[in-house]
Amino acid sequence: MKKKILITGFEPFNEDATNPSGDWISWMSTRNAKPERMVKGLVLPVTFQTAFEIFKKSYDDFRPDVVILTGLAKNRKELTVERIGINWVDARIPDNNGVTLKFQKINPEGPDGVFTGVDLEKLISLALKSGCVLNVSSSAGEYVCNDLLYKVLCYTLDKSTQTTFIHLPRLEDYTGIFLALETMVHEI
Ligand code: PCA
Repeated sequence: MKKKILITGFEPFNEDATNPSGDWISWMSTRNAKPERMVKGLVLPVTFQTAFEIFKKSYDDFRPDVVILTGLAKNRKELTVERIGINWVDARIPDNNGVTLKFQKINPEGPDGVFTGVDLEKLISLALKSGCVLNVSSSAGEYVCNDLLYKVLCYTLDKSTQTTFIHLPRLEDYTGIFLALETMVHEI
Protein backbone atom coordinates (compact mmCIF):
# COMPACT_ATOMS: atom_id res chain seq x y z
CA MET A 1 0.00 0.00 0.00
CA LYS A 2 1.15 3.52 -0.79
CA LYS A 3 2.34 5.47 2.23
CA LYS A 4 0.40 8.72 2.53
CA ILE A 5 2.29 11.83 3.68
CA LEU A 6 0.63 15.14 4.51
CA ILE A 7 3.09 18.05 4.38
CA THR A 8 2.25 21.55 5.53
CA GLY A 9 3.88 24.99 5.52
CA PHE A 10 2.73 28.48 6.49
CA GLU A 11 1.85 31.68 4.68
CA PRO A 12 4.05 34.75 5.29
CA PHE A 13 3.48 36.53 8.61
CA ASN A 14 4.51 39.63 10.52
CA GLU A 15 6.69 41.82 8.28
CA ASP A 16 7.92 39.10 5.94
CA ALA A 17 6.83 38.95 2.32
CA THR A 18 7.69 35.25 2.03
CA ASN A 19 7.71 32.15 4.18
CA PRO A 20 10.11 29.40 3.05
CA SER A 21 7.91 26.72 4.63
CA GLY A 22 5.01 27.64 2.33
CA ASP A 23 7.45 27.99 -0.57
CA TRP A 24 8.66 24.45 0.08
CA ILE A 25 5.11 23.14 -0.28
CA SER A 26 4.78 24.91 -3.66
CA TRP A 27 8.20 23.57 -4.70
CA MET A 28 7.19 20.01 -3.74
CA SER A 29 4.15 20.25 -6.03
CA THR A 30 6.56 20.62 -8.97
CA ARG A 31 8.49 17.46 -8.02
CA ASN A 32 7.69 13.83 -8.79
CA ALA A 33 6.65 11.74 -5.81
CA LYS A 34 8.07 8.24 -5.50
CA PRO A 35 5.62 5.61 -6.83
CA GLU A 36 5.17 4.16 -3.33
CA ARG A 37 4.34 7.57 -1.80
CA MET A 38 1.23 9.72 -2.04
CA VAL A 39 2.05 13.29 -0.97
CA LYS A 40 -0.45 16.02 -0.24
CA GLY A 41 0.69 19.61 0.42
CA LEU A 42 -1.12 22.28 2.38
CA VAL A 43 -0.19 25.92 3.05
CA LEU A 44 -1.81 27.12 6.27
CA PRO A 45 -2.69 30.64 7.43
CA VAL A 46 -0.73 31.97 10.42
CA THR A 47 -3.82 32.13 12.61
CA PHE A 48 -4.54 30.57 15.99
CA GLN A 49 -8.22 30.04 15.21
CA THR A 50 -8.12 28.50 11.75
CA ALA A 51 -4.75 26.80 11.05
CA PHE A 52 -5.58 23.64 12.98
CA GLU A 53 -9.19 23.54 11.69
CA ILE A 54 -7.96 23.64 8.08
CA PHE A 55 -5.33 21.01 8.86
CA LYS A 56 -7.91 18.77 10.54
CA LYS A 57 -10.24 18.81 7.54
CA SER A 58 -7.39 17.79 5.24
CA TYR A 59 -6.16 15.15 7.69
CA ASP A 60 -9.63 13.62 8.05
CA ASP A 61 -10.12 13.50 4.25
CA PHE A 62 -6.64 12.19 3.41
CA ARG A 63 -5.92 9.98 6.45
CA PRO A 64 -2.12 10.19 6.18
CA ASP A 65 0.39 7.76 7.72
CA VAL A 66 2.89 10.56 8.24
CA VAL A 67 2.43 14.29 8.91
CA ILE A 68 5.35 16.67 8.37
CA LEU A 69 4.52 20.19 9.55
CA THR A 70 6.94 22.99 8.75
CA GLY A 71 7.35 26.65 9.63
CA LEU A 72 9.90 29.44 9.68
CA ALA A 73 12.13 30.12 12.72
CA LYS A 74 13.90 33.33 11.73
CA ASN A 75 16.31 33.33 14.64
CA ARG A 76 17.73 29.87 13.90
CA LYS A 77 20.71 29.15 11.69
CA GLU A 78 19.97 25.53 10.78
CA LEU A 79 17.10 23.19 10.13
CA THR A 80 15.57 21.99 13.41
CA VAL A 81 13.10 19.24 14.22
CA GLU A 82 10.86 19.74 17.24
CA ARG A 83 10.83 17.06 19.96
CA ILE A 84 7.70 18.26 21.77
CA GLY A 85 4.61 20.43 21.49
CA ILE A 86 3.76 22.26 24.73
CA ASN A 87 0.38 23.31 26.10
CA TRP A 88 1.21 27.00 26.23
CA VAL A 89 0.78 30.11 24.13
CA ASP A 90 2.32 33.53 24.74
CA ALA A 91 2.54 35.46 21.48
CA ARG A 92 4.79 38.50 21.13
CA ILE A 93 3.22 39.51 17.81
CA PRO A 94 -0.34 39.26 16.51
CA ASP A 95 -1.25 36.43 14.15
CA ASN A 96 -2.48 37.21 10.62
CA ASN A 97 -5.99 37.83 11.98
CA GLY A 98 -4.64 40.44 14.41
CA VAL A 99 -5.10 38.07 17.38
CA THR A 100 -2.43 38.05 20.12
CA LEU A 101 -2.97 35.20 22.59
CA LYS A 102 -1.05 35.84 25.82
CA PHE A 103 0.08 33.72 28.75
CA GLN A 104 -2.42 30.88 28.62
CA LYS A 105 -2.81 27.16 28.06
CA ILE A 106 -3.81 26.06 24.58
CA ASN A 107 -6.17 23.52 26.12
CA PRO A 108 -6.85 23.83 29.89
CA GLU A 109 -7.83 20.15 29.99
CA GLY A 110 -4.97 18.89 27.82
CA PRO A 111 -1.62 17.33 28.79
CA ASP A 112 1.27 19.75 29.47
CA GLY A 113 3.18 18.50 26.49
CA VAL A 114 3.19 15.77 23.84
CA PHE A 115 6.35 14.25 22.40
CA THR A 116 6.64 13.37 18.73
CA GLY A 117 6.59 9.64 18.04
CA VAL A 118 8.88 10.04 15.04
CA ASP A 119 12.33 8.48 15.12
CA LEU A 120 14.39 11.70 15.22
CA GLU A 121 17.71 9.91 14.76
CA LYS A 122 16.42 8.50 11.50
CA LEU A 123 15.35 11.98 10.35
CA ILE A 124 18.78 13.37 11.26
CA SER A 125 20.49 10.71 9.17
CA LEU A 126 18.10 11.26 6.24
CA ALA A 127 18.94 14.98 6.32
CA LEU A 128 22.67 14.23 6.52
CA LYS A 129 22.32 11.93 3.51
CA SER A 130 21.39 15.05 1.55
CA GLY A 131 24.24 17.02 3.11
CA CYS A 132 22.09 18.99 5.55
CA VAL A 133 22.48 19.32 9.31
CA LEU A 134 19.26 18.73 11.25
CA ASN A 135 19.31 19.80 14.90
CA VAL A 136 16.78 18.72 17.52
CA SER A 137 14.90 21.45 19.39
CA SER A 138 12.89 21.05 22.58
CA SER A 139 10.84 24.20 22.05
CA ALA A 140 8.75 25.12 19.04
CA GLY A 141 8.16 28.53 20.66
CA GLU A 142 4.93 29.95 22.08
CA TYR A 143 3.31 31.15 18.88
CA VAL A 144 1.31 29.64 16.00
CA CYS A 145 3.80 26.86 15.11
CA ASN A 146 3.78 25.37 18.61
CA ASP A 147 0.01 25.88 18.79
CA LEU A 148 -0.43 23.83 15.61
CA LEU A 149 2.12 21.20 16.65
CA TYR A 150 0.51 20.70 20.05
CA LYS A 151 -3.00 20.42 18.61
CA VAL A 152 -1.91 18.05 15.84
CA LEU A 153 0.07 15.82 18.25
CA CYS A 154 -2.96 15.60 20.56
CA TYR A 155 -5.30 14.91 17.64
CA THR A 156 -3.14 12.24 15.99
CA LEU A 157 -1.83 10.56 19.17
CA ASP A 158 -4.14 7.53 19.09
CA LYS A 159 -4.42 7.33 15.29
CA SER A 160 -1.05 5.67 14.59
CA THR A 161 0.11 8.67 12.56
CA GLN A 162 3.73 9.75 12.77
CA THR A 163 3.73 13.50 13.31
CA THR A 164 6.72 15.79 13.21
CA PHE A 165 7.43 19.53 12.97
CA ILE A 166 10.47 20.99 11.24
CA HIS A 167 11.48 24.65 11.54
CA LEU A 168 13.36 26.21 8.61
CA PRO A 169 15.94 28.95 9.25
CA ARG A 170 16.00 32.27 7.36
CA LEU A 171 18.49 31.84 4.50
CA GLU A 172 19.23 33.28 1.08
CA ASP A 173 19.22 29.95 -0.71
CA TYR A 174 16.94 27.07 0.26
CA THR A 175 17.98 24.56 -2.42
CA GLY A 176 19.82 22.26 0.01
CA ILE A 177 17.10 22.42 2.66
CA PHE A 178 14.25 21.77 0.21
CA LEU A 179 16.11 18.72 -1.14
CA ALA A 180 16.78 17.42 2.40
CA LEU A 181 13.10 17.82 3.30
CA GLU A 182 12.15 16.01 0.10
CA THR A 183 14.45 13.11 1.05
CA MET A 184 12.64 12.90 4.39
CA VAL A 185 9.26 12.75 2.60
CA HIS A 186 10.52 10.01 0.30
CA GLU A 187 12.25 7.89 2.91
CA ILE A 188 10.62 8.42 6.29
N1 PCA B 1 6.60 30.47 11.97
C1 PCA B 1 5.87 30.94 13.13
C2 PCA B 1 4.42 30.83 12.74
C3 PCA B 1 4.40 30.60 11.28
C4 PCA B 1 5.79 30.29 10.91
O1 PCA B 1 6.19 29.95 9.78
C5 PCA B 1 6.24 30.18 14.42
O2 PCA B 1 7.37 29.70 14.52
O3 PCA B 1 5.41 30.10 15.32
